[in-house]
Amino acid sequence: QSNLGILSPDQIELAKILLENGQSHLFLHWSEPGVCDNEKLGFFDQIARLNSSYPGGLAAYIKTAKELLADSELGKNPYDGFSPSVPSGENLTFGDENFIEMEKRGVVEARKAAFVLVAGGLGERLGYNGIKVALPRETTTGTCFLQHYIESILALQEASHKVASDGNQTDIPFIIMTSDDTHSRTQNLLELNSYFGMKSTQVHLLKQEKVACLDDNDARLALDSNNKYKIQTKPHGHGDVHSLLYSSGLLDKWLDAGLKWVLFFQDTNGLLFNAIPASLGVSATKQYHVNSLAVPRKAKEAIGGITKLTHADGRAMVINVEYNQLDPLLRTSGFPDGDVNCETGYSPFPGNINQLILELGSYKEELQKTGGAIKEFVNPKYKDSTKTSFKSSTRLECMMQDYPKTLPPTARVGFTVMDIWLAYAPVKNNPEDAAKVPKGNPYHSATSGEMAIYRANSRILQKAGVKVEEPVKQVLNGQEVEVWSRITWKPKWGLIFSDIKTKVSGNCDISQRSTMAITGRNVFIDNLSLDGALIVDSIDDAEVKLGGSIKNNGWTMETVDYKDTSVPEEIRIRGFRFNKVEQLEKKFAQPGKFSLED
Ligand code: UGB
Repeated sequence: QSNLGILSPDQIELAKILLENGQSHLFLHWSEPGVCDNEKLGFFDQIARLNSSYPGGLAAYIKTAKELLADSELGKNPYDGFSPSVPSGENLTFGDENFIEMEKRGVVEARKAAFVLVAGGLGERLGYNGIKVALPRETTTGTCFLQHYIESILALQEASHKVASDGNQTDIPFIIMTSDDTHSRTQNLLELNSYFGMKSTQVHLLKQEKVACLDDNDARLALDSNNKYKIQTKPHGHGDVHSLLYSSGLLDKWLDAGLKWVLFFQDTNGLLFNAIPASLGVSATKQYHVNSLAVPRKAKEAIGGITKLTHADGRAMVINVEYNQLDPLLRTSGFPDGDVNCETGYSPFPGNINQLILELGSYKEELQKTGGAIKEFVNPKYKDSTKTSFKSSTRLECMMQDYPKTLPPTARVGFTVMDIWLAYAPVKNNPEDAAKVPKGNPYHSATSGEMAIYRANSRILQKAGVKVEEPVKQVLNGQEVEVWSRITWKPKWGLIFSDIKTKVSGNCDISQRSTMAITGRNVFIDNLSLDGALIVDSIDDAEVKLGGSIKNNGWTMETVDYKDTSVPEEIRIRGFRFNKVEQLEKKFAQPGKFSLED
């Protein structure tokens, strides 16, 4: 009691919350008043932050922690009583009539969308020293992920405004969730690059706070080993995005502005925007409240499966079940073989890629009930089988894809499956771990992420009628990858397949050793035969025809070892760099019609 003499009424309130929730150990070592007062004030500042940034405050956090830790100690299965079945959703095939229709519908809807990037994670598995959104998506142009995302949103916005029949020309809001680990570097990247062409007022950063660590099964908060007036904290997970959006007031603003959709995505999927227009079209056509983007998944592959869970008591939900839980759940629910491939050669449970499209009205309604809180989990590492103590402190975590867990059974929750080559190539694993990935499973490395861009662009052009030569196999940083022609373009050049088709005509071919980078908008590939490197940059008012036979020594790929620290980190983690031996480089900075001879 005497230690509280220096405290304000607010601080006394916070102390009460702690004492009433089994946290008296936090004060046991306090020195007498007058000693370490600054540290004590710091302690209460931190407690105030932890209390205000969690829906329901610290009391709710500790209560949930006690419940989840007790369940974990008992080894309780969160899916007890639920039976799994295959949910219904939409399967899209790139380039067919339905896909093209869905893309067009998606473009119409895009001006009613807000985009939310979760980028608070440091990417420990990748081990990169910078923020992940600053990494080049590909090194032919060096465009970073954040720039590509912004340019894709701007291209969608422009295309959508063009087809808008109601004259609504609202700018698409772009929200980035950051954390203490990424906030200032994300802000700097945006400011240094003039927001990559987006209005700064269109972009909002929302910073997530960490949560308190827990020392034992009684959910006693863990003190920092170096500072006994400080609580240890760790990230709470990407699920924080929902409570942050809710408390930001943005949802009301968006509803007032006539917006209808909120799209969530992860930091390093360079293919995502190939999938966005069509899946937004699916959301609109099927009037989905929740649409999860998914890819075909091999049984037992290490990505979560989208599953319908029906409880004996009538509850039902369509949700991501992590791969390590899906197989045992199936085995105990009348499927003795567990997670197995069906006649398609894939598991009937599509793979979650954690890109979500939510319908704004129902989303806002749901968050009003929950305050944005998402069902959490705890994953303590116990010292031994008695499960009485932990190897190190733990904390509650939450995932953004668990949002549907609290929805009523009437909610329309579906998914959209697309080819992996088109939609999903995240950069998550460091070269060493990627090289150990079992053969046939995706590497999810900087190498595979970049190669996936070239593969997707080559295949899209193939489908549009260009003869792009087949790839060669190469081992880079210990990973065997397909190396396709290095073809890149800006989102405004080719946002949807029907646009791309209008930009390709005649007999065109591109050899495997070629590089082609298109930075302009009105660039048309017409009877082009390319064997080498072609780099074209043009202003929007220049109409440029790429035709004729172009042959030069091109850009070669030199292998680089990821351990070679003389090479910049963002390059060496790919296992190669380009040697720009020779290229045809053309810049068209004046309005008018041009060809490569000009
Ligand atoms: N992120 C945050 O913004 N804040 C955080 O506190 C943590 C992360 P990871 P994870 O694509 O295969 C997800 O670490 O969580 C951001 C799905 O849960 O890359 O291990 C972070 O910046 C899983 O179901 O992935 O796994 C990044 O943008 C599966 O779909 C994003 O959250 C898996 O991705 C994801 O963080 C996958």
